[in-house]
Amino acid sequence: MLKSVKSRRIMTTTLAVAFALTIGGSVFAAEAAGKVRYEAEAGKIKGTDTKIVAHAAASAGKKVGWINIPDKDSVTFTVNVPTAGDYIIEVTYDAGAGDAKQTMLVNGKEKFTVRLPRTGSWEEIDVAEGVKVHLKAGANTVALIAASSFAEIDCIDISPATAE
Ligand SMILES: [Ca+2]
Repeated sequence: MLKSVKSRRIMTTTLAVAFALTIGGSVFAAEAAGKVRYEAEAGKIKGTDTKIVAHAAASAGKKVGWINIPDKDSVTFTVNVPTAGDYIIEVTYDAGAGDAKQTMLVNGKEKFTVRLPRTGSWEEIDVAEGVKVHLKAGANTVALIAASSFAEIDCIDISPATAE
């Protein structure tokens, strides 16, 4: 009896936190070394089973998992940049089942394939090779959509692309 009451309370708290993070959006983005971080768990999550998963080693202690169904399950970030231009987006993830891929869709138009090489386990976090995208000044959407195999998303870091 006591156990059942306790579980329900924990679940309610989790939902409240998830809701706060969702409406908070970029408020939770941390800035470090010219990079702006957006947590996946603060993004817009789409998918029947797609959900926030606690993970102690993840940035802010959480990630988005169960992004399983190709072209359907996704997490979408709303990112803000001060000026239009090229930016590098680095995806922090884990892929315990093997090499995975996701589609990055920028502002609902531009598509990129993000390669997410296998990590040692679902507990091991890695950073994918950066993807260079063009962003407009102000708000932009960046969606990560299931493509092949499975990857969980922790966060993305955005920095201006340096001239080469
Ligand atoms: Ca995170």
